[in-house]
Amino acid sequence: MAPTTPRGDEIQLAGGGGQTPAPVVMGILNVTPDSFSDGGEFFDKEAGAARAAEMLDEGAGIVDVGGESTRPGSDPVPAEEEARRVVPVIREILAARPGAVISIDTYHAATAEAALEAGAGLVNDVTALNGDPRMADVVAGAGCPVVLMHMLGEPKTMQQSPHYDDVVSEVREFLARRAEAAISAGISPEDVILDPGIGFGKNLEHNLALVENLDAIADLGYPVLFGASRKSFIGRLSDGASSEAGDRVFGTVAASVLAYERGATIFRVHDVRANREALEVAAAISGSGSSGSVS
Ligand code: HH2
Repeated sequence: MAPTTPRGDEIQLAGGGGQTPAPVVMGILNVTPDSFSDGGEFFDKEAGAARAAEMLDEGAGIVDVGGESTRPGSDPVPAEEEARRVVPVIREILAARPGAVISIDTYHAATAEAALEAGAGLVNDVTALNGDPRMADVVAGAGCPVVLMHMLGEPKTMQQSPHYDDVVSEVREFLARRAEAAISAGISPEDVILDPGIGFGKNLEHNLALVENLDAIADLGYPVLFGASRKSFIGRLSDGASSEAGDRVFGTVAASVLAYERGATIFRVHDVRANREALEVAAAISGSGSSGSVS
């Protein structure tokens, strides 16, 4: 069964009849003054709701609302301030688009509770339920899907020489353990979504190894969320150190498509239309069932 929000919306991840699962695009809405790509742009509720509507029109299946930047070097934001930022935006989005599926990007249980109360349907926790001892209970109580993400260290210092002996197996084992912990806490196995945490305590080689071997994480049997959108490693690969974050769309699309091929099904992105169109083409090619030449 697909993960289902408390309101009963299914997040459709599986194609019927053994087909390749259809990709779902999760549009990013940062209600923050300092996010690395869109900080300050959607800080008031009208601008946030308008951006959400635009992403839904472009084909986002989920809108991920966040009130704290977790970019490298960022400082934490207290839960009250975070909830004060996100709750009015969630209400405003749902007033305009009552059917929208909204995810709350937080590791604070109090923020998650307030967002779920306002109508959010899933929780995106970059600490994989480790950041707040109450979070597992909040998610289990709501009966909603949860994203469990891998991060090495914490945002303030995570990019200072991250080290792994084997990044793919260490991330895989961490996610397997966190999925088990979530299930032991009463979260349904069908509501668990895993994320390798691209850029969270990872250097360029770590990120590349994780994308290349994403199937090792997909093999755990849970839906996989992939979030490389506009991140700095894309800029480093495509145009030297160049690029403003907003210039990294084409590189992001390449990473999304290859991650899809390796088993990711949810794509957390800033540029909804570009990623959605590319993923639809990729899905049609993967699901076409044809192999070999057409004469
Ligand atoms: N990346 C960011 C934030 N939240 N959540 C998941 N599950 N996976 C990710 O890769 C991920 C995430 C960082 O990107 P962004 O929200 O664009 O920037 P900032 O943290 O500066 O707000």
